[in-house]
Amino acid sequence: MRGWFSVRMRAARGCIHEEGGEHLSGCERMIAADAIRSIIDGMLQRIEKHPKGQADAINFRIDRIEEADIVRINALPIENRVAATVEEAEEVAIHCLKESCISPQAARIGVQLIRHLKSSMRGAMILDAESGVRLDETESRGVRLSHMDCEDEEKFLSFLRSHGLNGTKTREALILASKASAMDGYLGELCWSDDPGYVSGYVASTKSYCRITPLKNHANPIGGRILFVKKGLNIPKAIQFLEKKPTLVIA
Ligand code: PML
Repeated sequence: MRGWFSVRMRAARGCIHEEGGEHLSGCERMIAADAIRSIIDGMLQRIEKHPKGQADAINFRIDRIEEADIVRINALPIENRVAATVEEAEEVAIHCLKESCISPQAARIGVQLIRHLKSSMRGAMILDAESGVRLDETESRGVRLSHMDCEDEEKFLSFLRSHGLNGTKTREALILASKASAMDGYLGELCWSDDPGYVSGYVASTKSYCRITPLKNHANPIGGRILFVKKGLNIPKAIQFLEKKPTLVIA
């Protein structure tokens, strides 16, 4: 086989997702054909070591991607901010969002929406950057950003290392944030992880990926992601881009 492929994995507890299984883990790569076996192996290892426990159902999906459909974009430059408390980190996040033309009201609504989630969302909420009104109708599912990866793994990892970073979470989040930032009508993103042991999050814009620590307390299992967009954006078209447009990020 030749060319690019999308490889997606999701794991659940109890039974498969479609029959009500509890989501445990999911990940996706867009890779050259010769890397498929090793990527699947890596995904299986990731599930075996999952901090939330063992999976009962694991689903893999592999789809060919046409080269002509792929867009290539540059990775966002990385910044790092460390705050003394979660409250201070929240203010840093709100400040960064305001610098990206997101209103103070929408920025605060965004923080509170993630803060008050009863359970983590697997996808992103889309908010009007002026009013803070939620625009997508995906409820607790959220919009799942998909079909994206870095173009050259070694270069991308060395870019992260040049910022003192080597974690999978930053790798995946930077790819996702860079893709989202290329969407028409995008202004910014706020996100923190649902991993109870991971307290860093970020605010992204069209100009940067700003990591902020700590955006939540240790042992908190709730995280989420919000995309802030310009008023009047065509939401179905935006979701089509986020979920389906094959995108490679260049470091
Ligand atoms: C970082 O360390 O760069 C922040 C990563 C946040 C990851 C959020 C997620 O798990 O999706």
